[in-house]
Amino acid sequence: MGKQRSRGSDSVSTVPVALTVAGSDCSAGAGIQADLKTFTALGVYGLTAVTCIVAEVPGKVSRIEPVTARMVREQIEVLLKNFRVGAIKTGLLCSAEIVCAVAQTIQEGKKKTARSIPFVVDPVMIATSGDNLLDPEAVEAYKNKLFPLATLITPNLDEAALLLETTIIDRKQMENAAKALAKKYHASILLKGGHLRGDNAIDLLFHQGELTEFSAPFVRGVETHGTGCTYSAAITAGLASGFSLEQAIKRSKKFVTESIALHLRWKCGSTEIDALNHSI
Ligand code: PXL
Repeated sequence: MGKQRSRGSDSVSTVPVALTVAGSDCSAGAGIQADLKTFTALGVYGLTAVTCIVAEVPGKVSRIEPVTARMVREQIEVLLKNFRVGAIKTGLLCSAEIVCAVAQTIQEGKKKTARSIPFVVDPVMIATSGDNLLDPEAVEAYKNKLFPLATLITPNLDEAALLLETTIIDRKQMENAAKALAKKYHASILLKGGHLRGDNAIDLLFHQGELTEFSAPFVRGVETHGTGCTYSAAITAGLASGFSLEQAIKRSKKFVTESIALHLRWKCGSTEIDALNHSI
């Protein structure tokens, strides 16, 4: 006999719910696909509001098409109205119009909900491949409209450098940048230092006036498309599950490091293709 899998019609689920507002990556390493796999792996039910569709494979973005801002709004509205959403994250938002629509809808949603919903903003601007994923006007919309609503902002070094119009090449500059961003946007900042390429991938959290370091051995030789999405999705899953910010980040750092270390690799003709392994 198989395992009993049905529930009584009156049983109520306590599974936490998280929402990702992000783009679709058809190769499923980043974007809503990475977010959903991460939510599932961490025991959270994932909802999605799709902002754009990206035709790509690891290492090469081929084409991006936005969804209408009206449609992005509608997805978020119906979800916030009908589910008890425990945390929200944003990924690739594609255009200034969509950034503004998302900010407005989340602000309105917050007003209608008695409790505050943790809001993680992953300021996706440049793909790991180096492809630009956001037009310059959209960066201004992030600064003026979306960041002020965020609980946590998770830039990598390139994104932080762009936002502060500076360069960040060492640990001291990382600390200064995390503090400067926190002060500017009144949010907690997780600055991801993976791109410094030392022996360890070091991230700095500046939260309530304190700096905390999260470190893990740098895993070399893997095409790491989607790590930022996976990391911020894991943090969002943790916050939806009731973890503190520090606990959520600690668990997420471990999750993302393992998903890289246990990556999948396929041989396709003369090339190889890598993917993060979210089934851990
Ligand atoms: O990794 C950044 C990213 C985020 N979201 C989507 C993407 C990518 C990278 O290509 O396609 C949808």
